[in-house]
Amino acid sequence: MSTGNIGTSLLSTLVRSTNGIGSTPAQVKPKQLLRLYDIENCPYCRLVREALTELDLDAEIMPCPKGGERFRPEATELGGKAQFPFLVDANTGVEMYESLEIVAYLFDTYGKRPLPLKWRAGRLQTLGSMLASAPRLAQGMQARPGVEPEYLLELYSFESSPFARPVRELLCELEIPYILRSCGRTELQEWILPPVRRALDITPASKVGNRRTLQEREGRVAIPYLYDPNTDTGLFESADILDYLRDNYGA
Ligand SMILES: N[C@@H](CCC(=O)N[C@@H](CS)C(=O)NCC(=O)O)C(=O)O
Repeated sequence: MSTGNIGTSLLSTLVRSTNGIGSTPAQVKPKQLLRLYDIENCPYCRLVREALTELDLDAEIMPCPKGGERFRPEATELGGKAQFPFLVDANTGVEMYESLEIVAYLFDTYGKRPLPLKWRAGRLQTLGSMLASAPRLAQGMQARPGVEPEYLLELYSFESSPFARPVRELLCELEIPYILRSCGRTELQEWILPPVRRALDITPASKVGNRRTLQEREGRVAIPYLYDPNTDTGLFESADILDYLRDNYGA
């Protein structure tokens, strides 16, 4: 991945400060996956994905980039308008637009805890998220031709990871639906870069189930990690994942 690409992604991360990094897992986990119709670089959608990381909730992401034809019609039919984010919760029958209302709904329904102060200053969050979208320009906004996979891919990610962002952008542009496996941090040691952790033989005892699964399955945790059940391929390294997606699903 180019230095410019990772540089602007890092800038977006810095603008969002600590948002979408740490996790205090929700008390209740949805039985059926939440479904989010989403545009990666949409500032409103980012707020919802930050809350997913912070609550350690997984979701099916149905990418709806501008010009997209795969999931936009479905979203419009369900909700009545082409506006994103659009959340569908099969567990409660709730379908909702409006990012800040969705965030409040997730904290109430699954977090079972009061909405954190920062989320009460909702307009400030929206403004900050708009600033974070700027460095990425049109990346993760506009559809590009691609092939639809048969089964949903799985992406182990936390919202503000500068390396996971370009992967989510490409998934969005190619309209590839995926299960977002939330991997927020709960331990101080998780701030140490994965190669350094390996060198020092440090294995953080995460409170996040997806991180523990990754550790058990792959022997290490690094974000992003993509699993594609269509080809039984698992990849770490964002640059390798981007190449894989272009080769397998790009037109
Ligand atoms: N107030 C809404 C605003 C959502 C919104 O304007 N989203 C834009 C994308 S950033 C949208 O849906 N645009 C229509 C489109 O992409 O077709 C919220 O907070 O969720």
